Order: sequence, then structure tokens, then C-alpha cells
Amino acid sequence: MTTGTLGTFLAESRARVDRLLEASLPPSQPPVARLHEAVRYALLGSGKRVRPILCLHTGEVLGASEEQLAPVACALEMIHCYSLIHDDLPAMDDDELRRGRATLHIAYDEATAILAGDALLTLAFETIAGTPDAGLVPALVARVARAAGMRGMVSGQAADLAAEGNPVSHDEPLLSFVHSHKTAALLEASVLCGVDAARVEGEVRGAFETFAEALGLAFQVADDILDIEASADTLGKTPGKDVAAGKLTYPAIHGLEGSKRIARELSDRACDALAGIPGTETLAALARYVVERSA
Ligand code: GRG
Repeated sequence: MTTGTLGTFLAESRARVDRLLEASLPPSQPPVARLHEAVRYALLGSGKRVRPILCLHTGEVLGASEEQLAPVACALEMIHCYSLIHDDLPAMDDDELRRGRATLHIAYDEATAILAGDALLTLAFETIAGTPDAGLVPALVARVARAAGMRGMVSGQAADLAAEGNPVSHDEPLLSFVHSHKTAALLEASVLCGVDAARVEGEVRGAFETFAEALGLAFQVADDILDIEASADTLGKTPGKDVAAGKLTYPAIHGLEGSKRIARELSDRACDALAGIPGTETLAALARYVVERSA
């Protein structure tokens, strides 16, 4: 697949996800208009929409319909946006720039940012509950909750914060724990929700599990590399912050070149897992894009 073809696919998919997200928001009410505005600012502003695109495309390749997939695809982006809002708060990463503009607590205020995050997390599960194919709901809720909560992203974030500025704790097992939980878990779940919605089992499910795990980790290694190499303009957030904060990153443990090698190996593993499964060329191209992206 050429870079141009993937670019067109991504642009069209982003526009589709934006339409689905817009349609999934409840109408604003006057007493809480500011909260609704803040949620819209965080959710609809911009973003690559990697998680919903992975979910929709995986599911559709395997035979699920947009109707079955749209609620959970939107829920994954809502949870991702909530995590970014809370991660940017002064009590966490204390960032003023996200997706090329002011973070939510800067554009609004801290209390509104906390509530907008809470609102997006809960709206995500309300949205999954509305899946028209009701038989899918328990599995999707369980998968997304697990990836986002104490067995996933929240634990990864807690371990990351605990390791910050503490070089003694900078070891490979902890690095793997943080990255597999903080970032990879939700990306992995994005692919696997597509597989769940298509009710695919057996060898093909196994291949997608390998793909999802490798892709999720590759994404985080690439993010660590971008934190060092990208400029604020392309990154849309403050570059170099992770290194400056003494964060536990792949380059801190494996060096920049070692990290690039690991990212390539993970993306190769992801692509190899899908080899021979018809219709998966775009997913393989996405696995390459994840490590070659510049933002
Ligand atoms: C607050 C519970 C809680 C968790 C926060 C996701 C996260 C955990 C923190 C974000 C910090 C960070 C930059 C992690 C690296 C990987 C990552 C999630 C990058 C941002 O995702 P993209 O590149 O962002 O998909 P866009 O803006 O394109 O949606």
C-alpha cells in the first residue's frame, strides 16, 4: 500500500470517526453548557483517531457492520481523550499544550477538566451499552473496562508516576509494565473489540491478538522516540518533557537507536501476524505508520 493511499484512508476514516463522535454526544443543557463545551473541545478538537480507526477497520475486515462497531469505536476515543485530559492536569504531567492547542484545564479550569474527563469516561460505557447488537455488550464492556482501569491504563499511569525522577527504578520489567498497561492496553483492546464484534474465534483471533499486542507496544516505543526527535509544531505538545522529567522511557533504557530497532521489530511482528489473512493490507500499513509517523 502506498503512503498516498494510506493517507487517503486515514483522512476519510478520521472524518467518519468525527461524524460518529459528534452524533454520540448528548445535547447540551443550559446549566451545564460549559461542561458540554469543554467535552466538545477535548473530544472533537483533533487527534489522529488511531483507536477508533483500528476498531472499525479490524471489525469491518472481519465482517462486522458499522452499526455494531460505532458505539465501541467512539467509546475508545472518549476514554483516550479522558486520559489525555487527566494526564495533562497539574497533579499529573502539568502540560499546557495538547494536540497543538491549550490543554483543557488551561482553556477552561481545573475543576471543569476533571469533570469533563469523568463525563467522557462514563459516557464511553453508556455508549457501549447502546450497541444495537445487545449480545455484544457484556464482552465489549469487560474488554474496554479492563484495558482502561486497574488492570490496564490506570495502573500503567500509576506505575509511571511512581517511577518518575527515580532512576533506581528504571529497569526493563518496570518499563514493560508501564508501557504495556499505560498505552498498549487500550490500543490492543481497540483491535480486539473489532474482533469481538465480528465474533471471530480460532486461529484468526490468535493472529489478531499477536497483531494487537505488538502494535500497541510499537506505538508507545514510537511515542518515546518522537518525544526526543519531533518538534513542538509536528508533535502538538511539549517535546522532550519525558526525558526532562526523568521518565521511564524506551530511549532511557535502550538508547535511541536501540529503541528504533525495537519499534521496527514490533511493527514487523504485527505485520507478520496478519500475513495470509485476506483484506488486512491496510492494517499492516497502519502498523508501519504507527512507527514511522512524525506526530
Ligand atoms: C490519566 C488514567 C490516566 C491515564 C493517562 C494515555 C495516558 C495515560 C497518558 C498520556 C501520555 C502519553 C503522551 C502517552 C503516550 C502514548 C499516547 C497515549 C500518546 C497520545 O496518543 P495519540 O498519539 O494522540 O493517539 P492523539 O492526540 O492523536 O489522539
